Amino acid sequence: MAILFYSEVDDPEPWRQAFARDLPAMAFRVWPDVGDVDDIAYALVWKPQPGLLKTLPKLKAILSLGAGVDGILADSELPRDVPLIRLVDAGLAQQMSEYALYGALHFHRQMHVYALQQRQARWRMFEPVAASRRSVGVMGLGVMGSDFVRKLAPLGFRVLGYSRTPSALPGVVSFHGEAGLRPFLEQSEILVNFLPLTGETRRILNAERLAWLPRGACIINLARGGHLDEAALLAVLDSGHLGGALLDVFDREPLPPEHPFWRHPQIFITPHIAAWAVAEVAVSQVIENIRRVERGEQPLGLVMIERGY
Ligand code: OXD
Repeated sequence: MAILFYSEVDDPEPWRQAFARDLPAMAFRVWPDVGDVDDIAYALVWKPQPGLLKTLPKLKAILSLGAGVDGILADSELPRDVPLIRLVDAGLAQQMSEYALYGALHFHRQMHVYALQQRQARWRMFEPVAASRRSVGVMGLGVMGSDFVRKLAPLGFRVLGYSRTPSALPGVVSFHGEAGLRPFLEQSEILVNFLPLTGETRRILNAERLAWLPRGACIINLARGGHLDEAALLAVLDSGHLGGALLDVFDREPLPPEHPFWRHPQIFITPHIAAWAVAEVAVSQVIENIRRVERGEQPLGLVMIERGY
């Protein structure tokens, strides 16, 4: 029995070592060295080449190297009868929360304004806004979003939460569904996006909805580029309606060098690093899921393919 590893961004070596230590009976193959396809019972993948997974006839499960599975579901030839499993936290939530906390504090303390002033050698002071008077809107209250909310709330911010279905997190003013989106956005001075990318959430931040944000609002997108209409974001920044954006994810990754985001003074870019599956931490969940599949039990993080996460 073998597992096939495919990722253009993750180093297979720590995974190979972790499997050799914790599940030595499983041969570890790294694409393109697939060997005999009939041996491959598991695929551990990040954004696999479309059509690759259907060439593996004996697959028992597809394991995502991330929490998001949109890059796997994008494969129109995906074998939909094979269980698809995503990482549930596995060290990612802490990293996402750190990134979002950094971003929320950056915008709350108006670092985006001071960064613009620095370019002009301009010394102008702005009175700080108390955290209790600052509303941070969190889109997506799953494992990641709720971890962030738990870490943010003690700092004293007014925290708003938005989710597809109703949720009740302590200390969070909650909104849900289509009807809840507008009042949620209208109050979100710092908007942080954790949503999964599905047919329903694609371009959820379009021109009309970006205009619902309060004047001067800032956006942190560490979910997926597909949530945001990139041209609409440029328009609301250039019109002065939005104050700034911290973006980790983009429609096209790597972000092409000619993309206007790179040189926009109010956009701060990171190369999809908000969270990264660290083999030493995530491998135990992956192996436990393989064991559960072998025992005929339900794995943790089984994706409902129709729902998209
Ligand atoms: C993920 C990611 O989905 O890092 O885990 O984007």
